[in-house]
Amino acid sequence: MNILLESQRCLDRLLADESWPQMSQAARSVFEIRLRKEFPKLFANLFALYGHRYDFYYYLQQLLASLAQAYHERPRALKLKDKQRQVDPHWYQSEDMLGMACYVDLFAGNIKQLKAKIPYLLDLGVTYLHLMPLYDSPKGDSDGGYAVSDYRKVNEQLGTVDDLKELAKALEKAGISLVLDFVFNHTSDEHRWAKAAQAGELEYQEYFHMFDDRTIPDQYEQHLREIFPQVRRGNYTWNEKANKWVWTTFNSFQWDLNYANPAVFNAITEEMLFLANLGCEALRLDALAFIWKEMGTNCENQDKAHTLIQAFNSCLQITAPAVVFKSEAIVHPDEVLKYIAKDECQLSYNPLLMALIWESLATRNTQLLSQSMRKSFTISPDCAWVNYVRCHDDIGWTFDDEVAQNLGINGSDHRQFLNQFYTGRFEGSFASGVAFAENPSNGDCRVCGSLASLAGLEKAIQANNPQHIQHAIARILMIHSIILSIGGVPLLYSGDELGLLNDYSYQQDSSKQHDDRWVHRIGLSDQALQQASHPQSAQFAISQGLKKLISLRQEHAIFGQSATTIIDADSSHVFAFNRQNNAGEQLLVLCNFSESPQQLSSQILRSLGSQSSKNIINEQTLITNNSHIELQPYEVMWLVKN
Ligand code: OTU
Repeated sequence: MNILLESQRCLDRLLADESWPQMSQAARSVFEIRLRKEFPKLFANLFALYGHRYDFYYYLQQLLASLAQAYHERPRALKLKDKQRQVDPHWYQSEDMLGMACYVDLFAGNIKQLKAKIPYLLDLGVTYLHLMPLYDSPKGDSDGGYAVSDYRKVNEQLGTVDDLKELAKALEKAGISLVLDFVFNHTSDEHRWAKAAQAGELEYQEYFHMFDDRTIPDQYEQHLREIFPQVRRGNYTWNEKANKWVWTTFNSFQWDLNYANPAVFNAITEEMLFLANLGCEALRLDALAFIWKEMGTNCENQDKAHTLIQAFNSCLQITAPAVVFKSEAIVHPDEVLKYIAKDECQLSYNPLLMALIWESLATRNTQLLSQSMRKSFTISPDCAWVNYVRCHDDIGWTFDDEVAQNLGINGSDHRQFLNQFYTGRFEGSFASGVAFAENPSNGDCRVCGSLASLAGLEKAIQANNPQHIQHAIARILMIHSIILSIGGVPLLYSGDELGLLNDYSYQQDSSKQHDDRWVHRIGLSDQALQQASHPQSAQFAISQGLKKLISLRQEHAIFGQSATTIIDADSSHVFAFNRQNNAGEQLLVLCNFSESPQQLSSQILRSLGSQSSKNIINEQTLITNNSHIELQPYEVMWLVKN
């Protein structure tokens, strides 16, 4: 069969579908042009997934009708945005980009009140706002909202869908792109599909992975990881009502969707387009590594997971092309890269950079960071990294064991060391973190804690040690300086702009105490804001220092669209890289990851191509000669040609 020919023949038939909504001729023609362009790819991907089924064409027809309907419902202002983005598809590569992720309630109370916080965001320079999942979800523990009961309903505590639409408009007016979660690997057990499945409806039981006994689960289980071993062992949960085992990769109340069923693909596409039509400009694809299950594999990063995401992407290109995907693949670095492509995910979290920044802080050695970035930083020029140091989740040490091996580092021993270091069990560690998801079978764990606490501020303040406080502040600013300069969208996690410390109050809350990630999900209180306004406080130094770095980034085009090259510095404590753009501008970044001064040969400045260079952070001039340049403890230099 010739797929291209077949897809064209099929499309001609589908275009005659009379169940589509009545559109104006102009609207219909825009839709048709996009559909014709994207359809061969969409068809090929869906055919690879579902072509073997007798009902393939039925589902295809149903899908196109949904796309037409969602396009028809897409508000005019958003259609305009679609057009604007077409002429500026690489908007996320701009030096102006600065992201922030926050929980609506912790940051502002509710959605309406968040609108009043827009000036705060603007003052910081934020242009991209990721709101943690704010959909209807089970009362009590809902995995921080990642168990969705209704994608079309906002959690009552936070507001309504209308509030969210209003907020999207207000943000757009302020030049801030709204980012929402697309939690599509699973729904909550209270979603209407899951309820129907529990009531015994076969059609909906096929929306999930449900089994009468342990035979098949046990076969799968031989190859599966456990993600939250602290709450439940294994990947399945017995459901009394349905009298079946249900696949639950995460918490027992999060039911994995069955994408081998085309009805699920169609249904979730409708939910996705509903979110797109609310006015968000990026969708964060939660847990996307897990969406395709294949017996005999670990059921992560399967080829068909990519096929599915590309198919979803085509649906967006046809209906809401202003919206881009952000990949949340917190997996092996080689697998992370596979999700990043113009027709798959245009944006991706950079978990490798995140983990190795912390690794270098602990070891004071930047070799693993440098070698790993050299291997894995370059991505398609159409795409961008989302660089972060902390987020709402734990830290997992996802580096490549082979890269480590080449440096004489044993991967699993090193992970054990890092866990001990960041949970404060390693003597002399500056960090105050909490172990998370400890696996009793193999001793694995991951690390929680706020950026400031992990970087040493909590301990330093407790000990009332001014030098340690200074070091902690310098560490915090240095690691922020990396995400602000290395290339991509820097993403701050709300609270870190003020250096907030761990909040242990979750240990008293029965719906939170078993999930230590709450230690770093901290409310932005008036008290915290006040504290940060005292010039003597560490929080003041952090917030002012950070603001300065952000303004510098936004003032210089070199931080936007330009290539990144990792450089060897003649000190294993220094992380160095160069940025270079088409206009011939350059930036050299040097970061000292140790608490002792480091001397580098001034030859490193040569790459800038002039005798004299300027550190834009402190306006100091440096001369390339035969002597050395000195970096103070945890100092960063952003050097440009003078
Ligand atoms: C995501 O993370 C979210 O970021 C978490 O907050 C959710 O709990 C989870 O999905 C379920 O919705 O396990 O510890 O390998 O690490 O997708 C975080 C990828 C997680 C997973 C990641 C997941």
